Amino acid sequence: MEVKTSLLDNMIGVGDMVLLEPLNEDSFIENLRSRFDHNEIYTYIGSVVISMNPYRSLPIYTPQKVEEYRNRNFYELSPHIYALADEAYRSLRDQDKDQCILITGESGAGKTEASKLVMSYVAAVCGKGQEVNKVKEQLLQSNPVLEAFGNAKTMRNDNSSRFGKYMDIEFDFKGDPLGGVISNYLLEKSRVCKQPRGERNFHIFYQLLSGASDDTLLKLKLDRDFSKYNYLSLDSANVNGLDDAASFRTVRNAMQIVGFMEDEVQSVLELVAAVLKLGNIEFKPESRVNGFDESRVKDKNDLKEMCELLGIEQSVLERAFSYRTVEAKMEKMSTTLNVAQAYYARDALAKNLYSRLFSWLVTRINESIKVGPLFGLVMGVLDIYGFEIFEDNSFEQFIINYCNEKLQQIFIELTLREEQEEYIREDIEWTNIVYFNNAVICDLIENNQNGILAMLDEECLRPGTVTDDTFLDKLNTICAEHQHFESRLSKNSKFLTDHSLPHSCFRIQHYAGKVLYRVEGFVDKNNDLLYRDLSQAMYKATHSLMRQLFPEGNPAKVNLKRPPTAGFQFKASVGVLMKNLQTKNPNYIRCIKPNDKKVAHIFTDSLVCHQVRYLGLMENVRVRRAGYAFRQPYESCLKRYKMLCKTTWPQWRGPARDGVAVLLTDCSVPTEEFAYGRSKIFIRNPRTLFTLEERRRACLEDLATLIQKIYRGWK
Ligand code: AD9
Ligand code: MG
Repeated sequence: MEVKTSLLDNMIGVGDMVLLEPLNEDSFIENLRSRFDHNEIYTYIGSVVISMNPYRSLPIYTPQKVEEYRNRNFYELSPHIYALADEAYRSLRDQDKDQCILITGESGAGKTEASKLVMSYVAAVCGKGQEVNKVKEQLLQSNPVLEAFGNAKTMRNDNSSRFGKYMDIEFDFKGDPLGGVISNYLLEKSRVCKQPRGERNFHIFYQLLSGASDDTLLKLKLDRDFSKYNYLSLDSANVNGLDDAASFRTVRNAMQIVGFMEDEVQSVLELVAAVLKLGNIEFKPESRVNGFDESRVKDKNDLKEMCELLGIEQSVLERAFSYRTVEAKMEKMSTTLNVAQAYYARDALAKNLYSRLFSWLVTRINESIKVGPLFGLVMGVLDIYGFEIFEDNSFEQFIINYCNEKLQQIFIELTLREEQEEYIREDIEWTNIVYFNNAVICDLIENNQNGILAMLDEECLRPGTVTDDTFLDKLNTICAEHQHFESRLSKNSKFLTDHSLPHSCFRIQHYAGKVLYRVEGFVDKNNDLLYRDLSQAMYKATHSLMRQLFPEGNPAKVNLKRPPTAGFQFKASVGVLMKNLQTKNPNYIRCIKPNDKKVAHIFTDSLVCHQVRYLGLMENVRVRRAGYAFRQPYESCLKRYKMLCKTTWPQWRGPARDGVAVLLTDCSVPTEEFAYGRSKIFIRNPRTLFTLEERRRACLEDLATLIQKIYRGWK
């Protein structure tokens, strides 16, 4: 289908989908495609930016581009993420409105890159000066540090964020950055011990082994060879286009800029090394007289080295891998661990150690960049892990996808709310457009009484034998009737015949697609328990960071209360985040992945179409168009088009609203085509705007010809 070139943009395809004629799914996709083919990766839906991942570096982020977009109105130039960043920054600075940048899209769609582009744009255009520059550098350099520890190569993305991140950047009244605060959401810590085929562990492990000096590795008792470590997957250790050694230098440098002291960096690396060592500790069974097998450490060298690194007494850790203390009725008893339990304990320790180290890094970065209690203007940038559908989906995908549901929910609420509120504010009549509202899916997951997370918690806290299967049984009975839930044992007869659904799984019809979750590991991951003997052993370390990470190991502070479950904590923190976002003016970047191969130049229609559908982009355009496609403050409207009318040109001396009225009448715009709001003019049909733009362009061309003539005359 041929897409008309917009006069508004004078570029490939149509820069704003609101102006697309005819509007249907085919033309929408075709417009994205023709723009993508010409390296126009950004397209608007009103003020929403659609961003297509080009999978190659385009020369569109230069300092010249920054200058081009600086202080320009949103629709003035061709669509760009800089235009959104500029608009957000200017409304923050000039109108004192807190902003948030909400970046959504599936894994690999370009969210993290987009968040960095927004940050670097804002850094480039906001204040200058030694102090301010230091703050900017620290904020920007927090990215490589967190990416090294929190990102990994997955099947979907070679630099996939395995944690959620929200960063509030705080500005003073002049618009100069003062500092910021980062919040992190549930790191996918299971990756520390095991990675799916074709994926890697967190980048830092490979970076350290590839990039550290011989001397550092010697001190850390590490070998450069990835294959020496059980926790590092081998089949994809080297990733095309990733230079782990160079990245290591970048990370070290970034840590220094952010403000880490040399001994802190050393401590962090020691813990990273300890995780690798821990993974190499293996166990063998030793038969006891009572017939039970008791676990023993097989080869003590790694254990010894790990203990040396951290200043832990070897016998203490060794014992914690063979026995555990259980407390029953105020009485302490020691029970033995078999080999499987010892491996379980080892992995639980590694996962806890690493994820606590990650949270510590965030806290430490915050110490450097924070400005005390927030009091200035705030711009929040949200970059979470994108929606994921794998062949095997577990608790982690469940949490990630829940988070994406919540974000979609906020998009729905705020887009509608904002649109609706603007019409009400401006006294304009409003027609409602029907959306698929995913609130029903959020409820299935998070309802306090019978949501999936609540039931998982109930199972985890229930005395007696609790397994993943008992959890699934519970889901089957309670969620059976839910329209977005399916399981083979579901009472809902509709699905009883669905034998493609394995017994140990349930399926959720998410807003972005159906996902089959395997229940194996749900209870365990939600419980997230670490034997107390192990936390006590860690607390006994002389390594001060290690001690800090395991405060519950302090025997003086024995807390018999269970820590909250992983699901509970996540739900609570996402709840806080959503409340926070709702207090700010939202700016949306909707990222789209053009193909599944992570390559440039390929645009797979079906894949793009799927994303366009579930992101609700068509409805988004329709909402924009059903009411009034364009709105503009009277002053800017008059300024832009006053040349079209003799009465308003060159200067209109009355109120801007009256000037616009004179202008529109003079241009013969039919009265049903526009509505007068309190502060803005609302234009219903994009074509009206087209016409105005077309006439304006003609006017400018006439003017240019005239100037040329005069110029030539002079010569
Ligand atoms: V995930 O949910 O964290 O797995 P993201 O964050 O959506 O995912 P990311 O930003 O990491 O995706 O982008 C994936 C890769 O696409 C990047 O590593 C780049 O190689 C590539 N990319 C994304 N956006 C751009 C861009 N604007 N220009 C060039 C890009 N390359
Ligand atoms: Mg990311």
